[in-house]
Amino acid sequence: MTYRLHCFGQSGNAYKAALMLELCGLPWEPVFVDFFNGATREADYRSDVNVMGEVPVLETGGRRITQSGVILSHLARETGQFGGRDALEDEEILRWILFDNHKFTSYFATYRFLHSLAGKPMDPAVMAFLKGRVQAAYRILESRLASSPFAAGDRPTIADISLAGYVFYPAQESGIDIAAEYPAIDAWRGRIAALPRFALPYDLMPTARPA
Ligand SMILES: N[C@@H](CCC(=O)N[C@@H](CS)C(=O)NCC(=O)O)C(=O)O
Repeated sequence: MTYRLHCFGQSGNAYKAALMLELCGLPWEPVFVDFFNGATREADYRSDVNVMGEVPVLETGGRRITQSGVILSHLARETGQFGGRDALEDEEILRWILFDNHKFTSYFATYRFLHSLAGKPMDPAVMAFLKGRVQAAYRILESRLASSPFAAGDRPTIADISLAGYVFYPAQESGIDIAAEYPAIDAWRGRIAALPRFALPYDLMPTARPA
């Protein structure tokens, strides 16, 4: 069975799913979603693909699974890889995935989009507000990773794959220089990049625009 992932290269949320598929050694193919030409806002996309109007969407076994956290949990359960070993660990993983979705990815992805992908100048006050929120979330993860090799403990889990969605895009694109500002996150990034079958976002997912 080949998984089909609705995605586009600039989407770090889709990268979480693509990276998990790759790290687990699963057969999959990308289905390009033309986000920059409004595909996710079309009525057909919402009625036929995802009522939430987002990527990633994972097609498997006649189902369409959405929300990266659900996709990651599904694949961890199916493969027995990168999941928790008991209920306590599952809860710790979920705690970091929720933090990622609410605070880390959400502010960082929004900031990056306005910084380099929106294609128009932004209100400096809005950018300053968002950057403050990004930095606050980064400081929390930096503090966690200063005392733990991975988000949920001593081994990589889907919590790390979720948190890693946007940290491998180039610094000039994301507007945050991780290597210069967040040493523990930078070292953690290196541990993830050293996992077998790791690949970067633009090497895994198609993009309509030059990356
Ligand atoms: N919480 C969702 C967030 C997904 C998300 O924000 N996807 C963006 C791309 S990174 C999207 O498809 N946005 C479409 C739109 O805003 O029209 C997840 O983790 O899957």
